[in-house]
Amino acid sequence: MITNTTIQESNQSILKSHQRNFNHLAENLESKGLDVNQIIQQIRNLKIAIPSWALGTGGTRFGRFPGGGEPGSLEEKIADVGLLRKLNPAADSISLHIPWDIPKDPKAVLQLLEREGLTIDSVNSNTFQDQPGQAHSYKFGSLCHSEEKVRKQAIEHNLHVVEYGKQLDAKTLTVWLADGSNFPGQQHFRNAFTNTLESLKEIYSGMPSDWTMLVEYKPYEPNFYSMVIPDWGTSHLLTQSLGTQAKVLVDLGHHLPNTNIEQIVARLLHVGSLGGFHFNGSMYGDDDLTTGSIKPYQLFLIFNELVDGSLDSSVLNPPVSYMIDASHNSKDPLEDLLQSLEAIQIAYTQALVLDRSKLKQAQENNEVSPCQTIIQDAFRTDVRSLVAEANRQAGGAIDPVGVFRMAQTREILIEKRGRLSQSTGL
Ligand code: RM4
Ligand code: MN
Ligand code: MN
Repeated sequence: MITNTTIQESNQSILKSHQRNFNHLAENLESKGLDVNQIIQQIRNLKIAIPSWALGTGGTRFGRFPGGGEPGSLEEKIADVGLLRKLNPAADSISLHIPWDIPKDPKAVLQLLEREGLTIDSVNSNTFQDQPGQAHSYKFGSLCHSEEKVRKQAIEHNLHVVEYGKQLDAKTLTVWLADGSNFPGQQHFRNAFTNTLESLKEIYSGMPSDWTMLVEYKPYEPNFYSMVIPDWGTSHLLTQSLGTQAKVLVDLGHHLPNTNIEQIVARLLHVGSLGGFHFNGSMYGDDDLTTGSIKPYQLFLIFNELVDGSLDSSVLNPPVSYMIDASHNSKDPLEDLLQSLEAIQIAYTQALVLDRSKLKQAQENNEVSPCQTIIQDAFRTDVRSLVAEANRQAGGAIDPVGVFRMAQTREILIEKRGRLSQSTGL
């Protein structure tokens, strides 16, 4: 498998051309008054969580084409993320989904995590599927359900998820609800909202005081007429009623086409309600494609808001969790995640090299064309060698996907785990 020597050897073989690109960029940036070493440090400080459910091949409702060697247990999932972390040190934690990832031996799992230099950042509940032997069905909703016994079961599940999370030192519960309706008249909007809020309150009060609850929204799917939490406004309303430990989670794929996500991010930051991200790429809806593969400009504009907010002392938003939530059926899942990681780092770095004081001045003077030029200058800066240098300095690969392929990682995983091994998930 991939070792530090494999990575060092690969880095050595492309070091010359990497340094040529990096030196050229560094010189340009320094001449604009930027501190390149400081930027490298900032890139190195950006940490991103990998979703346990994206380590296997994703399917669509029409089919699934597994690529083989998928991790069949939580331990193998940790091994896969450990591999990602070796190649790109930004990947330092894992998001888990319960019941897909129930730890059988939490102590052993913790030891394994430590060995790989990983932590569990968030545990996600699942009340969008019925589990075998479950007393009540979620067919007509979970936390919003018209019947108390169903709501109770869903609340208890979330509290169990928190218990599993505690065993693994997690500090975040992510709640995404599939609740909603398919036809007008099917569900009473106000009652569904009230039931959801009351249920969330019970979960919230069962959470330790150093935990955060992230409330994720989604405009449609699996319900197509209405979702109980369709938008950031509803998530914000709920979190406001819950308390300061509850924040909004923005999944990039959970918006209707052309929604101005960067403005949503700015708004949530402004009111201290932004809790985290699920990064992915989207063309139409919850496509869960590779982050930055479809709309890299949008990704950059989101990071532009985050960096801008981080420099404003009046913004009191607590630290935000960066998580990937992507999986599809045509790429090697690990290569896909490496590409997502790099895209996030690139967008962040472009936001860091933006000439913010110049932009501010142009905005204040309403100089529209300079505003556009300044912002696009940053976006069009090829910062790939800067990201690669930050990863190299942190012990990672200059070309993570290249090393992954050169080391025949997938072939080895197939040999070890078999062609038919299946990962838990959707
Ligand atoms: C949902 C949502 C959740 C994810 C599930 C699997 O669309 O994005 O975050 O946990 O999918
Ligand atoms: Mn999500
Ligand atoms: Mn989703």
